[in-house]
Amino acid sequence: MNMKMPFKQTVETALVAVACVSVMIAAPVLASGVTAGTLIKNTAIASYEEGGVERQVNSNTITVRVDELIDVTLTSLDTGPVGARPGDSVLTYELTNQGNGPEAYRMIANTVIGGNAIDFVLRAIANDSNGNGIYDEGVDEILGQPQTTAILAPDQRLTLFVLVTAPDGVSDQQASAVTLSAEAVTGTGAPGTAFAGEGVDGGDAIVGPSGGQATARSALITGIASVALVKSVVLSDPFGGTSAVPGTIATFTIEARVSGTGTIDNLVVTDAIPEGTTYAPGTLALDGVGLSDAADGDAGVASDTSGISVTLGTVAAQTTQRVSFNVVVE
Ligand SMILES: [Ca+2]
Ligand SMILES: [Ca+2]
Ligand SMILES: [Ca+2]
Repeated sequence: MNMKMPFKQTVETALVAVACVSVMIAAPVLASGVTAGTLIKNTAIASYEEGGVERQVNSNTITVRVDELIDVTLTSLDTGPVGARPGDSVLTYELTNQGNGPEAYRMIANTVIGGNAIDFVLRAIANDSNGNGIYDEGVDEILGQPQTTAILAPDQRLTLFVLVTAPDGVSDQQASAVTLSAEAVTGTGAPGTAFAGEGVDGGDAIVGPSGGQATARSALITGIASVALVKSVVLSDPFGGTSAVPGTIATFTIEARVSGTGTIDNLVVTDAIPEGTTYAPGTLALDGVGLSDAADGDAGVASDTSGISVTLGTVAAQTTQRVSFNVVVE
């Protein structure tokens, strides 16, 4: 008698079985495993011959419904501390549903972390609605209270932004940590904790290795530039000396020193012509290069009545620019 015991296993889901299998083949790296609600059936078959006649007998079929596993990861997408200037800054995170069923997550951001040199002010958590990886004011949705994501499918990723504002009185090179946490809406707990009937198709939802929650930490570092103006004068009298008498030429130099880190914008240096002196036409200069007195294409304007004005514009920190001009003592 010849007896074989082949083993037959079928995988079906509430969806079309073929579609499910083809998805699994196309994406073998799925973190979430078999989709929650999948029915795993197996039936043993015995075939044999009896008096030269082939016969087959099946066992009863065992059906196991795959429960929902709740799992999540959250990572910072910022490659290092985010440079922060006065005003608003954005931190970027990626949330991934590592479970095998649909799940939404409650998000909690915290800017008050022990060891911070300063604590930023939390403005909001936003969802990258248009999927471009960049926070777009007025386009990307701000999560309302309680700050909860949409329901994510298994393996679905979501880019989230934490929007913060620098506090008043911030100074250069102050470091500040920020955390963002995600908690599965169905529940969190020790791995293995079960929420009866709260999974797909009324199955159980079981907390996976993450505990159903994840926290990502990122950092800000302030880059604040500041400007100091230092003014000096050199006198040259008509006699080759340095006394201040009628006819003495006074050369004023104004140094604009930008310190700290980052840049400042729209820097303009102005100065009035002192009482008792007259502007010496054609003497305005920036870093030793002459500027015309007229309001024209260059950075400078000068006149006896209005004084001098030089537009330096955007200036990087750790640079110094010198504006100079002459007046004549009356
Ligand atoms: Ca769920
Ligand atoms: Ca966006
Ligand atoms: Ca000019």
